Amino acid sequence: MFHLASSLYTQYTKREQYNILILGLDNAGKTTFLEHIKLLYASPGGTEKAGNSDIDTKIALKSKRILPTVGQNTTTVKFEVSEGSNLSSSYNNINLKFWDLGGQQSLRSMWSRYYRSCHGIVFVIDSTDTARFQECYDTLMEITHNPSWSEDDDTHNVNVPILMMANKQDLPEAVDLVSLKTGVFIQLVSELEATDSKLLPVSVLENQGLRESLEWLITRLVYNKSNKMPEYK
Ligand SMILES: Nc1nc2c(ncn2[C@@H]2O[C@H](COP(=O)(O)OP(=O)(O)OP(=O)(O)O)[C@@H](O)[C@H]2O)c(=O)[nH]1
Ligand SMILES: [Mg+2]
Repeated sequence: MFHLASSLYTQYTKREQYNILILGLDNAGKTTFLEHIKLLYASPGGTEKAGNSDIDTKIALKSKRILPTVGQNTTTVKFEVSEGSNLSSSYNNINLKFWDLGGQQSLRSMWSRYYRSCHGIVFVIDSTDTARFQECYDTLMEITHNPSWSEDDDTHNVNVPILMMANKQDLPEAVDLVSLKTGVFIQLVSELEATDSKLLPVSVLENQGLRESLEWLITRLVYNKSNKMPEYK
């Protein structure tokens, strides 16, 4: 009885926190995405970011010098439902903890250490890097079928939602969503979209499609809650 009361108290007084891994090949735009998230959303207990205009945010982002990631970058933000969204205000009671890991080939073997504690994945694709689409595909396949997902389940399939972001859509050479879905990624998209995954077009640098993408991810994290419980902070 005490445990039930204590767990109900925790659920009603603390915020749900979901851990999200940001993965993808080097130079895809993972750290740029993380920096943009920091500019868009307030940190828990921090100052509100609502006053920042879109232009201020883009200027601030472009003035940052972002180096290739060797270890990891983390940040925790308070999610805010954007104006005009169909999401209910109950989603405002959520913290998102992002883990941005280095994407260079030599660093990818370390990613699987984070799988068991993560609730969702953002996989960033450089839509201009056609020469590495196959490598990108193979990398995502390796993530989704990695033994670390579950020790009890023989399938070893991913059990968290995956948001695939076709990034750099602001560049003229970027491959558009339809071509991506019918090209090298066709098998991947049909395999993964049958599960809890979605491929969406974005420009992290120009703030195109970011809020919509995150809102999709949030709904899936909450939907998957009974399978992967959030932390309460
Ligand atoms: N044009 C354009 N450039 C972008 C976009 N997103 C990221 N970039 C650029 O892509 C380059 C690589 O970005 P990073 O964020 O460092 O890439 P990363 O995925 O973190 O790379 P690693 O840390 O090496 O794994 C930088 O020069 C960014 O400015 C975008 O949406 N559009
Ligand atoms: Mg990086």
